[in-house]
Amino acid sequence: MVRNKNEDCLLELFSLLCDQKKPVKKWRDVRVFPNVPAAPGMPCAGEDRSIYRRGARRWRKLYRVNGHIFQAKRFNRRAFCAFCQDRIWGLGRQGFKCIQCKLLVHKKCHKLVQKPCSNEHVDPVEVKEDANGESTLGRASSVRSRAEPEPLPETPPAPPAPVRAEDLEPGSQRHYSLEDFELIRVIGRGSYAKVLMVELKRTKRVYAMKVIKKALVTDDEDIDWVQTEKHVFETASNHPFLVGLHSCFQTPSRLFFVIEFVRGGDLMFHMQRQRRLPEEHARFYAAEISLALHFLHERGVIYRDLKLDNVLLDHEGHIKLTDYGMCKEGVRPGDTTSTFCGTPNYIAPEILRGEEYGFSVDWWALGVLTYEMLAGRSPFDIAQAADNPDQNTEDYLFQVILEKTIRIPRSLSVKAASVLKGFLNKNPAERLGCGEGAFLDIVNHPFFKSIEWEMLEQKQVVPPFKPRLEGERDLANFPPEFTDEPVHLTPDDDTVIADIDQSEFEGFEYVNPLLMSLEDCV
Ligand code: ISQ
Repeated sequence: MVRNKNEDCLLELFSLLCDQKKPVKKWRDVRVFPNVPAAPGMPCAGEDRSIYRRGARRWRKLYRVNGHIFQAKRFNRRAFCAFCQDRIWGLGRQGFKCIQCKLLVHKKCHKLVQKPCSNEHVDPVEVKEDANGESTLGRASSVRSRAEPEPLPETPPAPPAPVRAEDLEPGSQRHYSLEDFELIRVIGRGSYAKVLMVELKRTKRVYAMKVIKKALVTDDEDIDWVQTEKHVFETASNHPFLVGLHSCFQTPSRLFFVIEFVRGGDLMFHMQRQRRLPEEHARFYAAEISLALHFLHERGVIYRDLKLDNVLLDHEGHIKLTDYGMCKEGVRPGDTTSTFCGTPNYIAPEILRGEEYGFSVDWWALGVLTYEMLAGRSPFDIAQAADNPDQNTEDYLFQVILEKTIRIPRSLSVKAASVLKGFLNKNPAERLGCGEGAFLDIVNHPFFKSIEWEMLEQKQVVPPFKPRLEGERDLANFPPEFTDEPVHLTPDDDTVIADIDQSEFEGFEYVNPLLMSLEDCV
């Protein structure tokens, strides 16, 4: 049986409480629930596991034709379509590859393929050397659009040598490198990235640093994800409720995002300690989150990964959304997209139904998160299903999201129940925030009657809860399962680096001019 980290944490708590000889290191480190489980792995009284941390995922889109299972691909080698024999090139994901027999075809030709899939590997028509013996082609990046891809040298270039801040004239664009930072502590970890608290040596300012191993960013969709995260970070740096970017740089093995440090921990951390929030608190967080989502939507971005873990609290208690890797950019009003992605518990029914969707999915996720804040559990709580292997699956959760009528706890006010029903409408056309009135319907909803939206956006409303912090670098609001981890980065492995196509990461370096000028004031 695979246990998640929280179960491990509970087991540790259980053994700490049972074994009186072991000192309880720091009470606040282990006070997850105020009582003891009946046995290791069992829930504590009042504990609900349906809101525990789970990672977001992007499911791959597959196209079935004649037994083939095609996946969109970008080719960095010469590839020829098995249907029309022409070369596959162009921007973005120009071709389809069958994940079973590896057949390569143009996107436009894939529906015309007559030959059934052999289900076995057949040699793809790939890599024809030209007269110069060049066998690799430059990947036409979606940023620098060219009519035709340019040939690349056999050995991909190393990333540009980082320019040290000290070497440049004041006011000119400066790049950072790892040596500019002292790594202080691990504060988070996801499937792709590790987040550290770091200090910029020159100014002694503290930042969060998201570290991504390039070797894990291997396929096209992962590369798109990194690009998107960077673009959205640039947009987000202008809003009080979105974490902003300080800079980006790379080493041969890793990508680094230097992000503003938000000290109060995330809502998951706080919810695990408070069980449920008073309506006044939930209203404040939901309203600030609504403003952040609306800001992104107005700029054509669907966030797609709203969850307790991605809502950070600053030192005053205002929210900041983080993690833009799941975002969809370039969405105009009325546009839709169809990638199946998100964190299972928060995925909107229209995504599960395989429909085209738009900004509506974020308002659904806000409904799930607001429910979790108010009820202390997920609306799709399948805790009682844990003992039944058939009901303890993702598919079962998806079925519940699609079909189950959501029960609102009777302890909630009429207005709270109404806003939850509004956001958790399974029909996106009727969902709160998605109809004719769109955002104004949220602003004018009775649940938010006491919110002064303009004051709120200017951070002029005092938050209902101020995270306990003893100093700028206090990490009491970050889970010990992260902060107890050693902070070092493993040394580079040359054989791993040799397999990385560095051209994918060209131009990753970035410095936010706004934050730089603030820094110059230090
Ligand atoms: C900023 N501050 C604290 C924690 C964070 C986690 C992820 C991304 C940014 C962060």
